[in-house]
Formats: sequence, C-alpha cells, structure tokens
Amino acid sequence: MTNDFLQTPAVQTLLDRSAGIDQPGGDARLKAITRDLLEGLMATIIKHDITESEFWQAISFLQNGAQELGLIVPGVGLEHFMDLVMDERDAEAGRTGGTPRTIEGPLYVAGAPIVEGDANLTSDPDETGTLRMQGQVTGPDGEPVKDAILHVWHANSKGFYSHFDPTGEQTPFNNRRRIKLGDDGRYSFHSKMPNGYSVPPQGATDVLMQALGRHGNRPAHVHFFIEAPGYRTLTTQINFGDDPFARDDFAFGTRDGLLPVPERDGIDAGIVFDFSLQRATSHDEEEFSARARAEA
Ligand code: MBD
Ligand code: FE
Repeated sequence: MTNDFLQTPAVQTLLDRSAGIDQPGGDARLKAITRDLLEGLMATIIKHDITESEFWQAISFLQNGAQELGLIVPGVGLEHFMDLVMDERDAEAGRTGGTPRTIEGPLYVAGAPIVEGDANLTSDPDETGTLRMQGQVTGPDGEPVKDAILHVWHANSKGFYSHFDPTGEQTPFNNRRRIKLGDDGRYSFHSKMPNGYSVPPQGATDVLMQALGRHGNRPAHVHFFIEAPGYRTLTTQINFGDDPFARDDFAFGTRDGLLPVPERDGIDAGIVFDFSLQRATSHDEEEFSARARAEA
C-alpha cells in the first residue's frame, strides 16, 4: 500500500467528517489542525505498515502514560522544538539578544514564598553541600531591570523536586522561591546542592526511553522564570557545565550560554550568572504562557 491510499474518497471523507469540516459549528482553526494531525498519523500508519496490534499497543501506552505526558513531551524533544520555533519566529521578526530561553519542564509549582535579599531556598536538612548563585538582571541596553521577580526552583540532592517527591520527604516549596529584586536587578540565593534528575524507573517515559535505546537523565540544573514590568518574561534554566549529562540531557534543555561551570570548593559550589531580558512589545509578553501549572 502507498500513501495514495490516503487520497481515496473513503479516507478523505472520513477526515472531513472526523474534523467537523462538513459542519457549520465549532472552531475553524481547531478543525484544520485536527484534520492535519489525523492525516499525519494515518500517513505514519501506512508508511510503517502498522498492524492493528501495534496500533492498540500505542494507544495503551498513551493511556497508561497519560500522567507522565509532561515528561514524555520534553523527552521526545517536543518542548525543545517549541523553543526552536519561538527562536525562529523571533529571528524572523528581527528580535535577537538576551539570555536564551529554554524549556520550563513539568515541575514548577505556583505560589512559592516571596522573599527579598540573599535568599535561602532550602527548608529541609539535606546531607549535601551548599550552592550559592548570584548575578544581575539587565535589559537590552545593559540597564538594571527594576522590580523583577525571579522565580527559582530546583531538585534536592536526590534529584527530587518538592511537591513531586515520590518519597514524600520534602516540605512544601523546598528549593522554590520567588525572589523580589530591587532597582539594581541584583539577585543572590543559597540552597542545598541539587543533583541531576532521572525519570521515574519503569514509568512510561522510562519504558519509552529504553525502547528507543536512550536514557532518562538530566544534568543538575536550576530553573528560572524572570518577570518584570516592561520586559518579556523569560523561561530558562542553567545546567551545570561539569555534570556528566551536560551534553547528553534527555530533555534537550541544555543550551550554549546556559552551561556555567560551578566554582567548586569541596562539596560547596558557587555560580555567578547574569540574565539579560528583552523588552516586551506587548502586554502579553510580560505574562506567563497559558500552560497549566501545579499550585500549592
Ligand atoms: C526536570 O527536572 C526537568 O527540568 C525537565 C525539563 C523534565 C523533567 C524533569
Ligand atoms: Fe528540572
């Protein structure tokens, strides 16, 4: 069978009816997207001669893995692809400069404590060294960004995030804060050293990664949102440049310019990292994307 089969009236009529193309109601953009998505799936089924058993295996994988979709999406590179798309749209619009964006990941929790000054992120005892981070948030002309809020979140020494910790051992908002910055745009915080993240063993993401001959590890990293009046909200993270997975991140979140090598002193480490924001060109750009996020 060839792809010509897709062009038969039986299939084309099915697609039109499935996507509601032949109906007056509904959302026109959603109809067009649904039709193309279905047609793409059908083309893959034909190209690879997918059997009925394989088809239902795939459906069952998605069904059982639904609660891990937030991990599967970065694992298969789709979340990074969205960054590449946004980068390219920016480039086409002549918008360059600033700290590179990179994936948010599925582990942000809204509502973290708001703190000022040299912030301590870690409320739990943790047998590990101290991480110190500091730097400045500036704008496109090098001006200090005023009244920024730096959202920061990272894993503990076992690679687990509070709120999502399978051991249930972390206090709420451990290693999560919103740091309110002043007129100079400077920030500093300290916390217990994060370790790299690994996907839950035997979970859907792990099963998929192994079936693809891959792994599910990320290097040690620290996530950030930075929002400030008049500036475009930045979603980014730094990954430790000396981590074994720094160049082999299952989630494709590591990028040039976001891989500082920590200054190590025994079990402690320090990172100096400056952020540069783009100016917002609309009110929307000062906001967060519409992604669904955990709240606590
Ligand atoms: C993480 O900690 C993360 O940052 C991403 C992107 C995916 C899985 C776990
Ligand atoms: Fe993370």
